[in-house]
Amino acid sequence: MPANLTQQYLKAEEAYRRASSPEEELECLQVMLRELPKHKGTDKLNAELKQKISRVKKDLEAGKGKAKKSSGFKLPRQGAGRGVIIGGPNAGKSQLLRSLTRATPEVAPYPFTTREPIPGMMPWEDVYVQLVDTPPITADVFDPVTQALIRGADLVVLLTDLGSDDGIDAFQAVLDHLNSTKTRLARESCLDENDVGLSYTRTLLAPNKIDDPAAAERLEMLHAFCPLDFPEFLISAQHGTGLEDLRNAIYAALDVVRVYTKLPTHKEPDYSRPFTVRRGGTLLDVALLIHKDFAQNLRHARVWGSQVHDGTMVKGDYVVCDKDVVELHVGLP
Ligand SMILES: Nc1nc2c(ncn2[C@@H]2O[C@H](COP(=O)(O)OP(=O)(O)O)[C@@H](O)[C@H]2O)c(=O)[nH]1
Ligand SMILES: [Mg+2]
Repeated sequence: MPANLTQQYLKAEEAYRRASSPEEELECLQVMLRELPKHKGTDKLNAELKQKISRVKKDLEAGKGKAKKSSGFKLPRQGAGRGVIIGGPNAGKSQLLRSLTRATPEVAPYPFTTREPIPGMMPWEDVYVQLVDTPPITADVFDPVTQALIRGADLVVLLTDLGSDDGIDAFQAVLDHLNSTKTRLARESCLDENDVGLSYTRTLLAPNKIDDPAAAERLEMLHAFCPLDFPEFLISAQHGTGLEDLRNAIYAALDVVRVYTKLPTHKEPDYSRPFTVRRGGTLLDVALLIHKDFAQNLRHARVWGSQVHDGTMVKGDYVVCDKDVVELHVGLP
């Protein structure tokens, strides 16, 4: 990946990873091509982007008339980021959502109780992370809505069932099914540069039901048969074991920082509602979260935080730090 890609390029790339239709993909790819700095170091990427664009265009033309039916399922993003809980039948996905959030999906000892995605908000200190419970993935079933959710998520929590002798086979079926599609799991989210549409979503592995008497034995088998290098969190979704570590890891995996805003006329910042942006994000990104007019008309800001002197004047390109307090000053254009 060549260095010095613009913010617009990186944003378009992220949107491309999340795209759920070829039309969206095409739009993002075109922005990426436009934003790509043109020099020797980017020749290869430039060629790849052009190739991808022509392939997506061809796919679009070929698919005309039999346009893919969209499920119409939409789930607004909320909170500091989105984690999707996936796994085989009965792994404990719904129980995990119940234990980490206030959502109340049905938990039952038979498969396919959960038929559509169910969101919940997981508190972490003073912010929330959106978690989504999903229907199971099996050798035969991997519904397009779950697939789209995984592609668009900041992270995946992959459950395996240590409470049953069938758990490992069911888990292997999940992995095999994912690997037969262009929606895959990895230690870090990324796009495959050589294969259009192949996307990897950052994953945490959570072997569940460690309260089961045979769990340790099954875990050993799991490690022997499915060696994976995802960070691993042993949990009992039902009894709560390991859930605090998992909760912290979910938040940490989002890699965001919190910023509190303060009105120039107020003494105290608004601590009740932090804004979150990706680590490395700027003041301008924060302003955009508030309102696009804010971003457009931003003159400067004053910052109170760990990395600056109290009340330091900064511009839109200031990289915000966790727990910064910012006072935005806007002026008419
Ligand atoms: N022993 C034990 N059972 C669990 C645990 N988590 C879930 N279960 C049980 O496993 C079954 C399936 O749970 P559910 O959350 O509905 O699984 P899902 O199909 O993945 O959503 C239910 O009978 C749960 O009570 C756990 O941590 N320990
Ligand atoms: Mg369920």
